[in-house]
Amino acid sequence: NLAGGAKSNYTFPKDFLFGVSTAAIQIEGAWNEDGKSESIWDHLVRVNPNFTRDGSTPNVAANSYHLYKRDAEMVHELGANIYRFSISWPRILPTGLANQVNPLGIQYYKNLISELERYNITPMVTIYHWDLPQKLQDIGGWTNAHIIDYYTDYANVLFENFADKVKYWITFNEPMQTCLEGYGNTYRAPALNRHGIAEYLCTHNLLKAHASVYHLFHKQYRPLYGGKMGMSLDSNWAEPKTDTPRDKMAAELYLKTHLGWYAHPVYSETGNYPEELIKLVDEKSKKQNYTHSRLPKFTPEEVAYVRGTADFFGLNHYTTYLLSMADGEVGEVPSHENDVGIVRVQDPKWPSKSSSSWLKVVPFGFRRLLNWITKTYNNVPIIVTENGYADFSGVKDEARVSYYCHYLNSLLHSIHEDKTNVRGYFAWSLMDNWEWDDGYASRFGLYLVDFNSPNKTRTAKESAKLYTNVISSRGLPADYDPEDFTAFSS
Ligand code: GBH
Repeated sequence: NLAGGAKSNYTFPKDFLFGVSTAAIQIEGAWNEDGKSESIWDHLVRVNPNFTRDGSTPNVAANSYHLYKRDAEMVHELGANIYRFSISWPRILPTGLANQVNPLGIQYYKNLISELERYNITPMVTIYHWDLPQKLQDIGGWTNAHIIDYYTDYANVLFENFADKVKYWITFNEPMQTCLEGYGNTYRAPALNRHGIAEYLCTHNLLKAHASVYHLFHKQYRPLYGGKMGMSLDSNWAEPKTDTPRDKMAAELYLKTHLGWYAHPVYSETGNYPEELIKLVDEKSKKQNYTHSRLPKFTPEEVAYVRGTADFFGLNHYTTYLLSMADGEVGEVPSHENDVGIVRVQDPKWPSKSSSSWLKVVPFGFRRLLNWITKTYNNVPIIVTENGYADFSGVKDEARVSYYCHYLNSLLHSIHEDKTNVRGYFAWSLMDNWEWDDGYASRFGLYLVDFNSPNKTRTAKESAKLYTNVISSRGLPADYDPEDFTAFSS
């Protein structure tokens, strides 16, 4: 059975946060307006026009730079009480550095925040959702240790301007995508592909940058304005491929060396990278004749500096994989994949007709993942900062409606039966947007965006109505059936 729990009358707790998420470059457009400089994504698609499935660019996207008032109105229509959006670093600091703050960039986000305020919607700001200024990439981006200072200066500008109004901060969205897919592979900008080396350098600098910004916030801004800060980590659930101890070990190793790569240094009692990862990369590096491990090390002072630098655990979750141990070498040599040595597949029987081939519908995995985080990180408060389903388009989106019902059912069981400390849930996404390498061909929105119309008309889908009902009733529709996955058969 795929469901995360039987039919129930469970409801969401009274002060539960119901939100929707977006990211700057996926919706704003205005890529070169009002002083904004090029981000690594603008750069990547300009230099490599075939990077996206549909040859598109994020140049205009949903044009939210000009249509933010409608965006705020949509969040209000949904009845959501919190909106997670990201701030574009190259819009705020065109040189990448804090020597020159762009007043028009600041004004844009001030306007958005006051529009949200009109509707009583709490802003949650993601400081970094993948759009590094290209000028910083030119000097190494996240592999350059000076990025820790540059990122801290950038965050400081945001706090100076917005910390009086913004009470929830996310330092990084899915750092594993940035480092593993952007520096160790080609799926994300800057598509550097220096596997085995760069993903570890990137992660090391990024975690220190996260800690630096947390300490700045905690010391200088929290005393004045209050507020909470966390990171949004992406994780699939890892199910053992079979019942054998070896496959069970593979599933556990997957979680420790992926989610744990980022979570363990910040959220665990001991801090630092997971022991398993240190051992694997150290031993492999030695065998490969490197003079130093390819995994940089934290000093004991740095372990202490990074540990405990979050008030909540942000989780982005979409799907589940089956894990087994590799028989021989896997992946490129060297690479994180090769170092870890496990194999990841999905069950072809899992339902999905998603435009994103990886997005299989496995609601029980959500509940198991929430449980794993709760056990591993000492009952940490969790905010689900992304969850959602992609299709090819249309307002009659019964598959998305079904996905949300099943995943929210799993979440309700997690809260009520497993006693996880989940404080909020954000649907990805408020509206259709520029889905990275999938361009405009894969749609995650609760609102349909007509990308061909000059005013990028937004229309509520069936799923928007479903979400509104969930929020107002604080539970699932009466006719929801945990056994029913027919919406995913074509
Ligand atoms: C999130 O990433 C992002 O935060 C958001 O911006 C994005 O629009 C949204 O989700 C939807 O994609 O090739 O089998 O390894 C999701 C992260 C996307 C990570 C798919 C793994 C590739 C699957 N995941 N990705 S696979």
